[in-house]
Amino acid sequence: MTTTGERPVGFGRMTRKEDARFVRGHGTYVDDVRLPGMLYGAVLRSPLAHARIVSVDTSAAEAHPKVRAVITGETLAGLGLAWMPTLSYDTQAVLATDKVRFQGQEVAFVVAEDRYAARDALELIDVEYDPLPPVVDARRALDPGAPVIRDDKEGRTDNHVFDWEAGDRAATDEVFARADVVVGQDMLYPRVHPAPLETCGTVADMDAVTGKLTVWSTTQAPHAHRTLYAMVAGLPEHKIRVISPDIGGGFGNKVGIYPGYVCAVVGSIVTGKPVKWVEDRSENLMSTSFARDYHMPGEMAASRDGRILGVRVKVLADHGAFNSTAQPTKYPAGFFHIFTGSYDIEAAHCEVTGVYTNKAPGGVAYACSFRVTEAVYLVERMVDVLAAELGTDPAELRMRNLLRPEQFPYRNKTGWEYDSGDYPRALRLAMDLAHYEELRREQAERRERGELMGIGVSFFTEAVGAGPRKHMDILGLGMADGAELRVHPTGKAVLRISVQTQGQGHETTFAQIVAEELGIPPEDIDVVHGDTDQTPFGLGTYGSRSTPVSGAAAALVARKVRERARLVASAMLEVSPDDLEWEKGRWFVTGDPDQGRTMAEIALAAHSTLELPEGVEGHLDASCVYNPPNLTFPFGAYICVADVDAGTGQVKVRRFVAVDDCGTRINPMIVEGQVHGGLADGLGMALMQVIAFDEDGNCLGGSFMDYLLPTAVECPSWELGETVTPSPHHPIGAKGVGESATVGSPAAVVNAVVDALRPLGVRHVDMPLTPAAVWRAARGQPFRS
Ligand code: MCN
Ligand code: CUN
Repeated sequence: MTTTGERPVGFGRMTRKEDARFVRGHGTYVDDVRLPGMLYGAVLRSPLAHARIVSVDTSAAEAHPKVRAVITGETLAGLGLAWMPTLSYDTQAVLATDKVRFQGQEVAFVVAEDRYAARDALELIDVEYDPLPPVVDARRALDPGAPVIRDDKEGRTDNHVFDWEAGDRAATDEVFARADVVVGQDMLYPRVHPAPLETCGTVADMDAVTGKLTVWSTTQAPHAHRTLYAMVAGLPEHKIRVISPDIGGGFGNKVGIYPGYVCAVVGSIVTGKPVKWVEDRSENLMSTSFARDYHMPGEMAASRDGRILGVRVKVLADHGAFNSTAQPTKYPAGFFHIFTGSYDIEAAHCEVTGVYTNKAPGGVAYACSFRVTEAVYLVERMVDVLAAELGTDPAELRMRNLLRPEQFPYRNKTGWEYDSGDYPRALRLAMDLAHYEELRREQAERRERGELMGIGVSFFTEAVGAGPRKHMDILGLGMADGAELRVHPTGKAVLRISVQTQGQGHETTFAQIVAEELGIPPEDIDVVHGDTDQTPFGLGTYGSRSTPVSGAAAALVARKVRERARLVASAMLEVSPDDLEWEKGRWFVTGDPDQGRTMAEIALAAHSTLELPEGVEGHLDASCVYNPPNLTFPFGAYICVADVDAGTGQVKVRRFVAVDDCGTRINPMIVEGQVHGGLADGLGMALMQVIAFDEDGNCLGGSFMDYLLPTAVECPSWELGETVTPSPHHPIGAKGVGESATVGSPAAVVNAVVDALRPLGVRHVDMPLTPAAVWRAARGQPFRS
């Protein structure tokens, strides 16, 4: 199949419909929205990580000729809006009133006639701070006498956020007690940031006459945002319209509601004009949701002959100053308890303790389904540590412990039910593509010459498609998705969905799903998304849930239309519906294939004077809501080959083989694009990305000079392979794939680098594996950024 030639009517490679506007520069992003009389907002941010606010003097800023309003925490407090709920049942300051709790926190909001005046006026605001000692190291957060960050909360005497556990402690302890071999390794998954190309922003327009608020926003979840605005501001939901126009990357950064959004809304209410607020790069990196920051002392128990028996860990989770993590309510540590990974393990137990620190809030699932990245990293590093201890080849050790195809559906020791998989086949394919044995031979030769070459293997199981309503909600909202499908008289269709693309290509792939079901060419199917006035309710795009949940809704609504078409066709052909058979695009009479009607003919008839059978009201339009019975569990096997320069600590990833299984592939080209992006992301986290802080809580990752992103220069030419194991419970057998590669790749890269350094006695190095970190590790000096 080609990428440009024939277009499939259904699944297959086809170039993206949305690219017609993107490659011509005709996308419409939030910052492209311009309304008559629009004003511009800017946020004043705290220079300190922890300080009491003594006073805020805005008089000079208010006197600026171009300033229309200055909003402070006090202004908001008067409206009952100084604090807002987070997605994790915590509260977060919109604008600080009592204290600032992280560097970059929002303190005041200026609305002015242009962007420059708004920025200039920030400098005229005089805030007097009384500095407090900050809590920067999560490991010190629960020390007796540690400064209490959230003294806004009644009766708070420490920085504890939550304790949570999963698995069976007693069974796990028993397994560890009788195991021949127990290995332990303390590791940190450092704080990183999703850093999408487009930063966050909003244009808020409150129409004083109609009372309707329109919010254009960089949001991955427009419907959820609308409901939150309604709840927080007490506005009726039908008077709020949230539009998520083109989005320049989300990666989890655009799930939550940020103070700037609320300030823009208040700014519009106060001034009676539309207000635009778009943050700059540093604001995005310093104040919007970070990810990871998990301290993980892992332990693994095994038999002498290499059977993994148990795994346990007691995680310390740094949640920053406000717990604004976005994940299903029941799971404060997200899906971390999938940390038994892809292995048949007898017992497992994890505990997670969340703490407040004087850092930006968040804990978002950056390109992973709610902490699966941390879980996969932990178990995949532990397997390598165990392999080193046992003197076994890490690929072989994995092969020996992977779940076998006949074990599916498989219930793991912490309660997940993996839907389908053939893990050994995926690993075998990755090893064949990499020429694994040859690589090991080459490595042995190079080691003879003193060269540091490493081969890193990782295997991952993702859990995507949140989620079944009985288990999963966010702020009480169940995670089901709606879909609506209209078929016009001429047979062209409009699909309305609740999820929306940030670059994943939904306008193409969702059209392909309907095309597959109805035989209407994808170019004749318009996909409408990202506008709450025009789409059915649903929880949005994150956790790679669009395909597993909304994709299923799209297939099912198309099947409803198909059944309606059958009734209409039966009236047209004057036969019983039971005597009709479907082939893609038409219903025909059983045994007489020439007697049939195409979808276009049926659509026209459905709108005509044709007398329709009992029970058909006319038209073919349908709607549905899909509540997934389970998550989908994509998986994959990755192999990374890296060379380390002993003199400089420089890591060069020479090759990277990735075998992914996401079930049925709707558009293999888009799937490969998703995998490429995720691999680059994972390589970036493994080698260079970290949001670090100094001991005063100053953010050291506040620009792209310090927060490094991988480019084509650092990335090898990715070598992809695939297996296809459909999900048994998904209507088209598809599993999500948008985050698989980010989940699976960091462990492969770190395993490769540690493998390279093994002759020097190195057992583990924490990410990011910067030249400095690797250089020190090679010299036996522990290094933690
Ligand atoms: N797809 C497919 N066949 C499958 C699975 C998926 O053809 N078996 C296609 C889908 O139709 C969709 C794309 O691959 O066009 C991704 O689908 P899915 O895995 O369902 O993920 P989502 O659409 O829900 O996207 C979210 C996911 C997340 S959570 C992050 S983070 C991430 C990712 O997507 N952010 C991205 N990939 C991104 N890619 C871009 N360009 N920009 C982002 O912000
Ligand atoms: Cu997990 S980041 Mo994505 O869910 O938007």
